Amino acid sequence: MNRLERRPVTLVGALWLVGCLVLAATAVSADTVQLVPTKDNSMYQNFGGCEANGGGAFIFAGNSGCCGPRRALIAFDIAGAIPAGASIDSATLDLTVNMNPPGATDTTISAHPLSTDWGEGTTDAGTPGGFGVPAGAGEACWDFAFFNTGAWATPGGDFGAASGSGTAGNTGSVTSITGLGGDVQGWLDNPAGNFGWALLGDEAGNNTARRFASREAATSGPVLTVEFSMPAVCGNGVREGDEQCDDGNTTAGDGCSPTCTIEPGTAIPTVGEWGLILLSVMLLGMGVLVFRRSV
Ligand SMILES: [Ca+2]
Ligand SMILES: [Ca+2]
Repeated sequence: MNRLERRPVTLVGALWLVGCLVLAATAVSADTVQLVPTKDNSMYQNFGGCEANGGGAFIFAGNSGCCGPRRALIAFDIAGAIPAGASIDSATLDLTVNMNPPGATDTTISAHPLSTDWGEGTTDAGTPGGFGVPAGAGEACWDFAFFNTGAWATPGGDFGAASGSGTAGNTGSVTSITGLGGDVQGWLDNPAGNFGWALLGDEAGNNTARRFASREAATSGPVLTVEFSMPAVCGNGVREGDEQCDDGNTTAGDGCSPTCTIEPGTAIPTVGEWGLILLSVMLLGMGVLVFRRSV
């Protein structure tokens, strides 16, 4: 048996333990990314055909003064921008309002995770764009996720309960939809299930619609801001998060366990920690000398 593997706790070991506890753990790494959409589009109810605006500079959500609601569709490549295994701390979708109905007051826009994939297409309804134009092949519209080969199970889009919401003011304001971290985490962990969100306005009232800049707009397009952290990795030689130690391996019995907890009675200091111990012993020795000379 290696004498270092079963050494009882000694003064040196005790000093090392104290040193370990004094040294603060390195924070788990955190980062922020900002994503632009991979696709966005709008769906328009009650126009008789199947209107869309996938290639246009605007997306719409809410009720106009006539004609029923509009809903926006928007998606982001989460797994392409955030490392696998990351823990999502928050996600916020910012949309810039560039048109509102006359006399409009603040209204709520909610984001609902979609359960069916959909098409963006290239049709452009121009300006103001609020009525859409007939969808092209493969483009989403009120009745179809992909016109005209794949219908939504429910006209208007297949989506779940709202996972986040924000307040939309009038032209020039930014609507921040918060609370989207859970969806983003799910899509990072399961990219095949990432179909983005349907954005809904207040569909019970009139004149609640808002027009937002789309990803095709020259400026002020949608931005998804995601804050995430990388978990501590035991065995990488860096003490992180809740790790009590990290000696660069995941070997048991060498003082630092395979889960990076201190193994009582088997502690083996690293080179840096030996330095700390040496310094402690020197300071202790100096203290003893000073004490002896003073008595
Ligand atoms: Ca688009
Ligand atoms: Ca580590």
